[in-house]
Amino acid sequence: IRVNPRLTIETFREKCPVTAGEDVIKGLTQTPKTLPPKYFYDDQGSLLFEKICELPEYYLTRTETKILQDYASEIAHLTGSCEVVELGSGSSTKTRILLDAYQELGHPLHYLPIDISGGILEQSAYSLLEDYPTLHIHGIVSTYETALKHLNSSPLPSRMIGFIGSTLGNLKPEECHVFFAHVVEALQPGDYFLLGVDLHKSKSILEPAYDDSQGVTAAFNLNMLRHLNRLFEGNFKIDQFEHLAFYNDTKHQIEMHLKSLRSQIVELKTLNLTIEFAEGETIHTEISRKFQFEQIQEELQTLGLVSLKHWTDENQYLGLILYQL
Ligand code: AVJ
Repeated sequence: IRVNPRLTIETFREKCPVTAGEDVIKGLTQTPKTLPPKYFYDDQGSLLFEKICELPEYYLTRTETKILQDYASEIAHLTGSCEVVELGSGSSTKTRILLDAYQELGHPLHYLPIDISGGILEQSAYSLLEDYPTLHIHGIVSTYETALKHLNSSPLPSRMIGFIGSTLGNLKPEECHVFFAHVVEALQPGDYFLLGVDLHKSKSILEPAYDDSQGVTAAFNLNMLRHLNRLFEGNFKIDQFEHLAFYNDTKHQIEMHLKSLRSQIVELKTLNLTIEFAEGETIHTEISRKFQFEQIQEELQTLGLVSLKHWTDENQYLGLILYQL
C-alpha cells in the first residue's frame, strides 16, 4: 500500500507464522518447552527492546553505533550507490548513520526496512522521511524469510542487505545456515551483505547485559507471554513466571528462559492448546550466540560470499563484516 509518495509498505500476514501459531504449539508441547524469539516483538516488545538498547549494561547497541560512526563512510565508499535493505530494522536508528554516509557521497537514498512489527516500522519510516527529504522507502512487514523471497529488483544498480544488531545470534547453527542461503538467494552477483555480530567475551560482561538491574530485560522476556495471550486468547499469568538469563560458555550463548513459579495450567484458546507447567519448569525463549570472526568467515565463504573488510571497536566486543557476492 502507498501511504506517502515516497513510502510504500507491504505486509505479508497470511504467510507470517506469528499469526499461524504452529511454532507455538510445537514449542510448548515439547520438552523442554521453547518459544521462538520473534514473539518478543509486538509493538510493546519492540518498545521494550528500544529501552534495552539504552541500558548501561547492554553494550551491544552503543558499541555497534560507534563502529558505524567510525566506518560508515568507508562502507559507503566500498559499495558505492546501493539500495539499503535491512532485516529487523526496528527503530532504524543505526541505519541513519549509513544513510548519512550515502547522502554525503551524493548517492540517491533507497531504503527497504523489513520488520515483523508493523507499528515500529511505520513509525520509523515517517520519521526518516521527515529527516531525509530525498529518501524513498519501501517497507516489508513480515518474517525475514518471507521478505527475502518477495524482494523486487533493486531501484539502484546494486543492493546491500544489512543484518546488524547481532540478531544472527538468535539463530541456532542449522537456522543460520538456512538463513544465509536465503540471503544469498536474494542477492545478485556484485551485491553486498553487511553483517553485525556479537563477539566472544567474558561472562561478567555478558550476563548483566541480559539481566539488567532495572528489570527491563525481564519485562521484555515476560512480555512474550502477554503477546501470546493477545494473539491466541491465552491466559498466561505474567506474575507467575520469572525471567532467567545465563551464559552457556560451552555453546557460547546467552540463554533466556521464563520459569514457572508454581505448577499451573495455561490455555491458548484459539490454538486449542492446554499446557501444564511443573513448579520451576522453564520455557526457553531465546539464545543469543556470540561469535568469532573466523567461524562466520568460513561459513559464508562456502556460500560464495567474499569478505571485503571487517571492523570492530576498541574492546573487540562487536564485529561488522562487509561481504560481496
Ligand atoms: C535483538 C537479538 C540482538 O540478543 O541481544 C536483548 C535481543 N534479548 N536482550 C540480543 C535481546 C535480550 C537482542 N537481539
